[in-house]
Amino acid sequence: AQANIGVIGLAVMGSNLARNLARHGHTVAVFNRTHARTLAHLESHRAEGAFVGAETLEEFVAALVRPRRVVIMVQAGPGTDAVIDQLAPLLEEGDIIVDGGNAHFEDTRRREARLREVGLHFVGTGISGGEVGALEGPSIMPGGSPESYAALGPILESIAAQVDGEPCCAHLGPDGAGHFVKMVHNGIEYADMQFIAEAYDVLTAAGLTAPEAADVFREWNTGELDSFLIEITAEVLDQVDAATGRPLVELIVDAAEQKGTGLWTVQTALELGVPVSTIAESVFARSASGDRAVREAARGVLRGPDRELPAVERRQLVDDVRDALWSSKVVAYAQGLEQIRKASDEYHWGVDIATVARLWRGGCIIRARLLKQISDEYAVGRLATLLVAPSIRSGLAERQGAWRRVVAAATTAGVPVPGFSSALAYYDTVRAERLPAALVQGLRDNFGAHTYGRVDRAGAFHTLWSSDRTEVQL
Ligand code: NBP
Repeated sequence: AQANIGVIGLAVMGSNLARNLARHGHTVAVFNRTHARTLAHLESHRAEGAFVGAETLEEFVAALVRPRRVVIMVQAGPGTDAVIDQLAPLLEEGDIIVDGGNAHFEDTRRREARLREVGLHFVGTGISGGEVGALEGPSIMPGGSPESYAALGPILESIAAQVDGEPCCAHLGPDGAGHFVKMVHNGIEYADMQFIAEAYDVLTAAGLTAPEAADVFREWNTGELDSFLIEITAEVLDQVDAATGRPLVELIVDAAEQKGTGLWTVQTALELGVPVSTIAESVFARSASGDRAVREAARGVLRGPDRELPAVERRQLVDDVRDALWSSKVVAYAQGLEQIRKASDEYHWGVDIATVARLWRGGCIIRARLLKQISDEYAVGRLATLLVAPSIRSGLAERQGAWRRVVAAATTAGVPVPGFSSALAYYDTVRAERLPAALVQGLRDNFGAHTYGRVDRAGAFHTLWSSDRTEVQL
């Protein structure tokens, strides 16, 4: 045995991760169900480092030094279970299986519990950054036992993205913690992209062309919005279609798709009772964009303004949209990080939120300058919400005028901004002195005797609505 880590599954993610490991001096055993793919990997990448190709799982396992460290990078779901079922009987107590796929955290909890019973460590690990990240340094979000991290952490940290000399990889907590954090990362990614799309929509409604909007995003990328997604927005908006000479974005079908992690984020949030309204709006915005039948029935039939934004000076508009984008983004992070904290409390994971934000500074799709500020704020102490952190609170206070102007102008002009407006509604909800939830409670008591609390007395109360309307204390 000579390999200190192994990778199963050599499609784009697994192959690139194996190359990244080999480039960092690790000897990497590689195995794929279809052996031809293993051979192709070795053929193309042999010169990049030390690989040990295996034709069978037995050969693969025999090539690994103990404790064996095996990274599975196969299709999430049944594919992962199939590989685990074949692999686990070949391993020995103390060996470590890492699932680097996009697993649902409940599956990870189930697999971890089952493998723990037979003495194996199962480390559900979120990996973000797509295929380029896997090769050049992803953000890595491992769960699993602390013992497994002691054996695995240094290897993962060596191949992760590095920001300010720190790896974007750290142990997040037991069992499903890593995959949960990765799921919320993807949920925030949905919101980030929705906000960017709304910003583009408002800018074009104000008369900017796609290349002009690209210039705006490029400028934003030099300031506080500096992030991977803003950078590639400029790239996409600048792309000209070779056949027609028109901006490519104007030729792309306007129906957004999803693979499911946004859905998982929102489903889980509903179960935990965490209002991730910006993420939910972003998932729904994709669904609405793809609802061809409804859009065809409504287009040209439902009356409303025709995207005529009130005339404002372009500089002011661009700055306002920038501020709406920053503020909305902060709300999405606040909601997503709150979801992680709730789950961490519920499952006793002990996830450190400052660490989560730190891991997301590099390598992953939502990497952004803002994450340093967020990480620093959470490192100071427990925050009930990111929104009240000193530097965030003051940032929102400065920008909220612009944020409100954008939501109001877009709404008046008939430009849909579900992301910006739900973020703003959340901000106004949490800062409200009193909410109309009081009336909701009154209604619930009226039709269902669900009782209510009173602001001036402790206890549960019910009004006898259908008799003499006196109040009883329960
Ligand atoms: P896929 O998700 O397309 O998985 C296909 C690979 O799994 C093939 O190499 C296939 O072998 C192998 N595999 C093995 Br080994 N056993 C399998 C089985 N029993 N059933 C199905 N496939 C099996 O690969 P990917 O796009 O590289 O993604 C790998 C994982 O990483 C996924 O969970 C994905 O969600 C996650 N991920 C992907 C990205 C991304 O940007 N693509 C980013 C982050 C995470 P074969 O050659 O014999 O078919």
